[in-house]
Amino acid sequence: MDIIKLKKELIAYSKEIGIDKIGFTTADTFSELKNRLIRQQELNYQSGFEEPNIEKRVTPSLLLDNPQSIISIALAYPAKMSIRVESKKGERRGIFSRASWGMDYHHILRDRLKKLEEFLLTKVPGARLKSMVDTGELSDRAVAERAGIGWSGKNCAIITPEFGSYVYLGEMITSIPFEPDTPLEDQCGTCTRCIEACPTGALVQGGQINASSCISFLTQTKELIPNEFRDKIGNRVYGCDSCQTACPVNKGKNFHFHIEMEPNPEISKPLLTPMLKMSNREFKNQFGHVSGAWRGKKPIQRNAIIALAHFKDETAIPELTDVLQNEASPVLKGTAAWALGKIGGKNAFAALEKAKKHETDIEVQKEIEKGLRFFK
Ligand code: B12
Ligand code: SF4
Ligand code: SF4
Repeated sequence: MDIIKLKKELIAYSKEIGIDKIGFTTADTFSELKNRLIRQQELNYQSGFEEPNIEKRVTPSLLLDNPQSIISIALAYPAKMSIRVESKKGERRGIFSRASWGMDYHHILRDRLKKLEEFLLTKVPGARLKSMVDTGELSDRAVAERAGIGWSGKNCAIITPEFGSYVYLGEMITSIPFEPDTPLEDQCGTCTRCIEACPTGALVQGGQINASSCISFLTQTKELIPNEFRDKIGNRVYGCDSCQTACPVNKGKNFHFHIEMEPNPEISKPLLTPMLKMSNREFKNQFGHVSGAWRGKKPIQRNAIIALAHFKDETAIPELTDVLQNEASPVLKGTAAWALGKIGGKNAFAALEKAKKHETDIEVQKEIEKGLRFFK
């Protein structure tokens, strides 16, 4: 088998099927990452969304028998919407982060990796291959960094010189001994813009995040959002892009290579108030295909309530009152109580006073008290 020729053919094929960048690395253990993961765990800086078994995360041979290489792929996603939303005065909208625009990227990258697998199997029958995107054991970023896709920025993202950090990552462990590519030099230099731009100080230092205070993480939790972060979430209903929009490398980067990734502004910048009353079916129809829907309807609704509070949208008081009175979820009721206080006005006050008399859930009661404190 001529592996140098095969690598060239695979690279050419990857372009044909819509892979924007491809890189190759060894299947060696990720020893630096191991120490990093242990440190993150000790500091309680992890999100809980990572694969919990650190050995598996750093040891490709635990995932595929006798692996010889890892192929890393990157697909660029748009940074700006081509179609603008029809904004009417007084209508308030939330925003999904860019990684949740268009069709869920897991499907798109899995499709590309499947095609690569099929290609390799025609060339090397019997090759052993294992692909993953986001939910797999490996750190997609650590693989991409070592495969020369991009450098690891102070904002934690893999930054490609061509597409900036607006790229999704995925990889395939293989039994084929491809020649590894060379990692890129770090190009952050003395810049610290992402650290300064982070609204919550989650980037504790260059390249290190405390996930528990990252807005992207917070918008994906199911509980009440801790008080100190609510005002900082703004109108983000899912994810956060601030440490990427602040990055000078991303300036002017806006690639629309993949039709599946095109955002529909009515979905990616949705009207907030109608979100409070969505049935499960309506939620599935409108948002079911985006990556930001993975935690279900309620976290997005909670974030929409926080966004309405951020806008101090008085026209939402009847809907928020309805949530406070009739919703089953204590998280939504409690967040609505806080939002009513934040928005203010006599109707909001009356709704909180009324709810105070009947509410039995302790957490909701606390939020009602918080809401009422805004009037003192
Ligand atoms: C858990 C997770 C999160 C968590 C934690 C994020 C984090 N920074 O760790 C939360 C929910 C906060 C999150 C948010 C986001 N995420 Co996320 N997330 C993941 C997931 C599932 C695991 C990441 C992980 O293991 N982190 C642990 C840290 C310690 O390791 P790492 O970042 O993977 O690897 C780097 C570090 O270890 C570092 N490192 C190792 N040793 C050392 C030593 C020193 C001294 C230093 C400085 C660094 C360093 O180098 C590695 C390579 O860069 C990956 C998918 C996957 N399976 O890998 C997606 C992934 C990282 N997320 C992604 C995206 C797009 C995002 C968001 C931009 C989404 C959004 N718009 O809201 C934000 C960005 C937040 C940020 N600044 O990181 C993409 C990143 C693409 C890219 N270009 O980098 C990934 C790869 C998903 C994908 N397949 O495309 N995410
Ligand atoms: S995603 Fe937002 S909150 Fe998280 S580190 Fe980046 S700027 Fe900070
Ligand atoms: S903002 Fe500056 S420091 Fe942060 S990732 Fe971009 S280039 Fe690096």
